[in-house]
Amino acid sequence: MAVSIEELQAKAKQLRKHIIRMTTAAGSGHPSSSLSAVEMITALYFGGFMKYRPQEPQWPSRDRFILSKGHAVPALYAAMAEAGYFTVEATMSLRKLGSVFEGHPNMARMPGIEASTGSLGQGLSIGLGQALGLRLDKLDSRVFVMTGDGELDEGQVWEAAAAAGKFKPGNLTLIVDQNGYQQTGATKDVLDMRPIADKFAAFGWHTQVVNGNCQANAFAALTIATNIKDRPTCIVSQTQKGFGILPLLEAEGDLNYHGKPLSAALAEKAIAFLGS
Ligand SMILES: Cc1ncc(C[n+]2csc(CCOP(=O)(O)OP(=O)(O)O)c2C)c(N)n1
Ligand SMILES: [Mg+2]
Repeated sequence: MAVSIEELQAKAKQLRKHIIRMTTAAGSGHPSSSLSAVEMITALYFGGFMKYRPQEPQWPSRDRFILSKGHAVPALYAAMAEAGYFTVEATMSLRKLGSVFEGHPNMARMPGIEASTGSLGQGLSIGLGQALGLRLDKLDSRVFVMTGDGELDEGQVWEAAAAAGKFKPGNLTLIVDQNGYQQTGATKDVLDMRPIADKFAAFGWHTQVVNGNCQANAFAALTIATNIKDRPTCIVSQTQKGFGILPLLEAEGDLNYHGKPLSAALAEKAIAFLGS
């Protein structure tokens, strides 16, 4: 292993601070949805699972990451900044008029973004198409897609799940960020799609259920998934929305904290809470 879990944990902490700073500077955005996804995104970009070239974003042999839960894009911008696509400072223009750091990923304006998302439910279909295209082109590249758990309410996800079961792209990995909440409440109360792994398994997918906020577990799950070449793989990543600063959100009386940035004072507390 070229990188240690401790190094990934340190990187994850940096990503969290960037997420909090950029959404507070924007005065809008989705910090809690971004924070739950940090360990998986850190492992993808810095754990050696994705090959990419920040100086050549369209490199044909790159691996692809599609953030289907596009509202969590601060986590992706933070990772891309740390990877060298642009500076961390640039990401602080998030959601400002004219900035390329839009509130949802826009592939038309930003090299390195593999799909324009934000309308939930579409990323897995896009990723499936890309995975099959790469297979046709005989390129040894993998497509990673991340959805939310509330996002699974969208029927299009299941059309893609069934089609992937039929066409068996061995280069497609889905990560479901199962953080337990969606916009209007707990996912189990709005529309309970559990057991998630069983549903994908029934469509012929390889499945795993892991603690997605444990950096070692995230790394191990991606190691297993990327070694499977004969069928699509799904990682149900059990996380917590706002992970990293949960006690602070609890004190605010809102464990979902959906779609709202931290106030300047709370952001300062959160950065201090995360520590150096
Ligand atoms: C098709 C569609 N419907 C509604 C929305 C509004 N919306 C934005 S985030 C969100 C909640 C998504 O919940 P989940 O997938 O669990 O993601 P989380 O924020 O928990 O990571 C909703 C409903 C949207 N972006 N797209
Ligand atoms: Mg959710």
